This record gives sequence, structure tokens and C-alpha cells, in this order.
Amino acid sequence: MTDHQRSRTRTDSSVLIIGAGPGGIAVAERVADLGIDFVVVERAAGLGGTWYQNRYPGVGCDVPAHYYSYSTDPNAAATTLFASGAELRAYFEDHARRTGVAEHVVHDTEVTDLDWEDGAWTVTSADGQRTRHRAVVGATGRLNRAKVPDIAGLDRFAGVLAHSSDWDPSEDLAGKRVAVVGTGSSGAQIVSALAGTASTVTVFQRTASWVMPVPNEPIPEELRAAMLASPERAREQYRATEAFVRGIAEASIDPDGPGARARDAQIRAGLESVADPALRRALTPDYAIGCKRIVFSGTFLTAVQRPDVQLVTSRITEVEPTGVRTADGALHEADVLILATGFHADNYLRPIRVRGADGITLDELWADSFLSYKSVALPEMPNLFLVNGPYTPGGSTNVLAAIEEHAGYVVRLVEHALTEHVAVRPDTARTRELLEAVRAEARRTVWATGGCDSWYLDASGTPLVSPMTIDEVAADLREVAWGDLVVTPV
Ligand code: NA7
Repeated sequence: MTDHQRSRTRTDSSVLIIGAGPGGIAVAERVADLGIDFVVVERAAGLGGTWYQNRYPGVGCDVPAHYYSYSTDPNAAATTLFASGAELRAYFEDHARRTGVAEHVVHDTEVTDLDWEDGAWTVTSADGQRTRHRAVVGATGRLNRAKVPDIAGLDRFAGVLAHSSDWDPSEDLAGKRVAVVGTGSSGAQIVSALAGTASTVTVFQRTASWVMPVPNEPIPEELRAAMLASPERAREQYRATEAFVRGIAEASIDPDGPGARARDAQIRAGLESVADPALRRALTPDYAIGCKRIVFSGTFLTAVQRPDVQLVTSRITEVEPTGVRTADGALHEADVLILATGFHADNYLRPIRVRGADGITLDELWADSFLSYKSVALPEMPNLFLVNGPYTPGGSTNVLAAIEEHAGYVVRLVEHALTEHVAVRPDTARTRELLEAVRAEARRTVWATGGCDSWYLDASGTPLVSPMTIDEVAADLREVAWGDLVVTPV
């Protein structure tokens, strides 16, 4: 953190944006373009959200870098097809500095309470400071509250223990015996990165993942130079990569289409390349491809075949000071235990306490279901907007592209609220009606019917992600449907 950042403090402003990750930066940039005064509060010391937070070995994005960027500013500096966490952190930081957004970010500040009082939001942070804002945008992300498993004895482990998202990168793992719990995207990246560096890697798999074996090729230097030199060439590359990614992502909502057939053939061929039949069987999921998020990795299936990597499928019964005990009685000794066990994906704005119109709380509003209007606004919560809220499409789109659409829409509502001196919120009955249609459609997707459990699902087994393509998101948010909204003077 720079001295400049440290000296910045929060003040009253027209708009408060919570979170300086990809979503908050996208909103801030658009609010700044309109000349509206705003502050961004961020609980971390740096910019980039999930890419600032996650520092585990091998961390990177499984959407190609040339499309996992803002459409107006493709990531021309990326050196590999899938950017590393460090490159992504640099990209978002650089973007926020170039657009001037970084200047408005107050770091190390965690919002605890939002209270709608007398036509504006009172915002309280953990240090007790209170400020007032006419509109608030929540850009708090979705996968940022670590899910630590309830395994007996975890607190008695004598070695280094961390959740993947809390990993301290200064920890030297060379020559260590490392145990990794989880075989989702994070676990697969960690195992791939540590195989050959750690003395041994033991990976505990509760449920196998379907793995798409895509190698992380270097970006040819010529292409990189051309993109850096020409914004038009960079945007062309964004569009080409978008077409490629959409072919794979949209296969999850068209499981009988040609895209899905090509995807499945590639995934099955990867699995066939595992030489040992017993290991191949252990790595073969018992649910439909695409039900859980597919792991994109050109290295995981090779890594698990190494003699110094062991895949354990026996259930974990206990953690002991020296290692992990499994149901078959074996003790797997380890110096380091990394929990790549995922996130509480249904928190959204919470644990922030939100009290909206007539004192209704967010927990009350969400007692039955995650009521949200087009993933960007909440009934009973005037002038409180979201990016990447409930039912943002996940498996069928690049979330960052959806976030850009959200940001554009939200900022139109913010501008209207400020210039017209009104409070804007979606009608409750209309929100319910729209959501029922989304939920009914989501329940027919492979995420719900494919025979698996995943972070896409709510407690009732309904996906919390909508099965929309990015074109459908854009069309849905192109015009503000004023008839769906309740607008009152403030
Ligand atoms: P995920 O995808 O939620 O994966 C978590 C993994 O941890 C998964 O394999 C889980 O097995 C496993 N897990 C969780 N709890 C346990 C316990 N108690 N014992 C054994 N194994 C456990 O999280 P990631 O961080 O990998 O990825 C999240 C997203 O980030 C990813 O999809 C991308 O969008 C980016 P399970 O399948 O539940 O049996």
C-alpha cells in the first residue's frame, strides 16, 4: 500500500461503490465518466478483488485472457492463453490507474451496515465511521468467503494450514510434503503447480471433476506486440477469443448441440490418456459433463500420474497433527495442508447488514429465495444496486462480460436517481414473476439435472445462475424497463 492510499479517508459522496474488484472498477469508471462524485471502499489493501486475494500456487483464470478483460481494454499484456493471478492483478490495477478509478478507492475498509434513512444510505464500516450516500452499488463478488470444511482435528494440524484463498505466497513449498483437499478449479491448479516442486503431493478427491485438457500456451510475441501497439487489433482479438470461449461455455445450456459434442469428445480423450486403468476410473466423474464447473487444465491429468503425486479417494475422517487420516485407516503425513474447498457462494452482499425501506433487512427479503431484479437491483432496497448479483449467468458466460452489462445498466439507474432526485427500486411482485421464469429455466439445465452438487446450486438444488448467453444478458439490459420499477421522490 502506498502512503497516498493510507492517507485517503472515506467521505460523504453521491455514490458509494463497495468493492474494488473487476465489478467495482467497471462501475466506478462509468460513474466517473458521467462526472458523478463517488467513493469506492475496499476491504483489502489492493485492487483486483479475487485476483488480489488469491495467491495460491498456480492461481490463474480459466477463461482466456484476451476475453477475460474489459471489452474496451483487452488484456494485451497477457503472456499466456490463461493469465496468471499476478498478471490479472496487474491488469486490473493498471486499468484502475489509467482510468483514474484508483484515486477514488479507500482501502482496508470493510462495510458492516447499510441503512436507508431519510432518502439516502447511511454506510457504516468496521472502524465505526459513518457516511451518507444517495446511491450504493454492491460489487462484493461471489466467491470470496472461504468455505472451511468441518473436518475433525483440523485445528490440531501441526504444519502449515490454509484455505486456498488465504494462502501466503511467501511460504516456500520446495521439498515439502503437501496435502491438498479438493479437486475443483483451485485444487487442480495447485496440484499442477506443486507437482515436481513439493517432495510429494497428496490430493484428496471427494468427487471427481471433468477436466478439459487445454494447454496454457504462451501468447506469440508477434501477437502480443501487435495488440499492445493497436487497440483495434486488441479488440479484434477479444472478439475472436469471445467466439471461441462462447462455443464452449454455451455448450452447457445446449448439451445436445455440436459444441457440447466437440467439448465432450475432448474431455473424454483427455481421460483416456490416463494410462493406469484404476487411476482413470477414480478420475471419472459419475455425473453429466458440465454439471459442476468443468476444470480447464492442460496439466492436472499429467500431474496426477506422476509418482510423487497421490490421488486419494478414501473419505477423510480426521486431521491429526502429522497428517490426514482416511476411512481406509491410512495416515497421509504432510507438512502443509491446503484446503481448496471452495466458497460460500450464496452470501452476495452479506455479511453486510442491510436495512432498506421500512426497516426490512436483506435476510428477511431473502428468507425464501434470492429475490433480485435482473441480478442488479433488490426490491425494498431503494437506490441500492448490484453487479454480479443472484442469478448472474455463470456456466454459460464469461462472468466479466456479464458484469460489464450490469455496470452499464446500474449506472443508468444511478444517474436517473441522482438527476431526478428519486429513489429507484424494482417492484416486488414483478421481480418475483421474472425470477420464477429464470428459476424454472435454470432447473431444466444440466447444473440441476446432471446428478451433482455444486456451488451453482442453492439449498433447494435450484441453480443460482441463470442459463443466459451474453447476448441475452445484453438484450435484457439494453433498455431500462421503467414499468418494472417503483420511482419515488426523495
Ligand atoms: P469448488 O469448485 O467449490 O471446489 C471445491 C472442492 O473441494 C471440490 O472438489 C469439493 O468436493 C472439495 N471439498 C469441499 N469440502 C470438502 C470436504 N469436506 N472434504 C473433501 N473435499 C471437499 O471451489 P474452487 O475454489 O476449486 O473453485 C471455485 C470457482 O472459482 C471455480 O469454479 C471457478 O469458477 C473459479 P465436492 O465436489 O464438493 O465433493
